[in-house]
Amino acid sequence: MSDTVLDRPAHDIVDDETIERFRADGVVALRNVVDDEWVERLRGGVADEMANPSPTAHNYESTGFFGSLDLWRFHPLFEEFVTQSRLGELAAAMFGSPVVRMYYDQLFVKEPGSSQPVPWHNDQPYWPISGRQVMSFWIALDTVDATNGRVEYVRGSHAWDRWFQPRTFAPTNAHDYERNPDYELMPDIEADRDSYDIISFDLEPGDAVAFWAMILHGSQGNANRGRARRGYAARYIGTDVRYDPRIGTAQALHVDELEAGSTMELDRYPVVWPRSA
Ligand SMILES: O=C(O)CCC(=O)C(=O)O
Repeated sequence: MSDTVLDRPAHDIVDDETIERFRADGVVALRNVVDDEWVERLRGGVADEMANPSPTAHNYESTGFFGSLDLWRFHPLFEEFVTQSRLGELAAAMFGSPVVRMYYDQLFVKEPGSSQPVPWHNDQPYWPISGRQVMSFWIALDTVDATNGRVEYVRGSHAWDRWFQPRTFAPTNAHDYERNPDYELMPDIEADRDSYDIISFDLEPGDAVAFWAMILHGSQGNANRGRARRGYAARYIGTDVRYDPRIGTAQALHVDELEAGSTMELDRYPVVWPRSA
C-alpha cells in the first residue's frame, strides 16, 4: 500500500496525552486518521457491499440501518485497509502490546431518516475472546453529529469490569442472544441519562473514534433526512487475548479451529503489527 493511508507518523496521531486519555476515559477521538482518497475508496467499498451484501450482512429488517461484519474477508479493498494501514501500529501504542492482530471489521450505515437506534452495550460480552487488549477504531465516512446518530459512550465504563448481556440490534428480539447467567442485564441508561457521564464526538469524514471493547456505547437513529451516517469499525487485539467461546457470544465470530483458552494464532486474525516487510 502506498502511504496514502495514515501517512502521518503514528506519534502525531496518538501522542502520550491521547494515550493517557484513552486509558482513563476508555474512548478518544482521533482527527484526520484516514485521508480523502481512502475515505472515497472506503465509501466505494460500502456502496459495493450494500449493492451486493456479503453473507454476514444484516439490513435489520428494513429499518434503514445496514450492517455487515468481516467485510475484509470478502473485499480486497477492506482487507488492504485493515491489514496494511497504520491502525495496527496505533493499536499497539494505545493498548500497549508488542504484537497486534486484526480481529474483525464491521459496517454500520444509518440511512437518512432511519429511526433505528443501537442499544447501549459493551462489545466484549458479544465476542468470544477474553483479555484486556481489545479495541476498535470507528471511522466516520460522513460528517457525524447529534442529528445523524453519532455514537455515545459512558466515559470510564471500560474500567467497571461489568459484562452486560448482549441483545440484538434488530428491532424485534427474534435474533436475540443466548442468556449467559454470568452477565448482568443492562440498566435502562436512556431513562436515567443524567446518572451517567455520557460523551460523544462530532466527526468529519476521515476522523476516527478509538474505544476499548468494554466501554458502554450506543447510538440514536439518524434523524437527519439529508445525510447518511456511514461508520466503519476495525477491531484489533493484542497478545493477552485468548479464545473464549462463552454462552451468549455471537456465533458468527466462533471458529472451529481454536480451543477455549488458546491464543489467537490463526490466519483469520493476521498480525498487522509489527508490519511484515
Ligand atoms: O455505529 C453505531 O451506531 C454503533 C457502533 C458500535 O456499536 C460498535 O462499533 O461497536
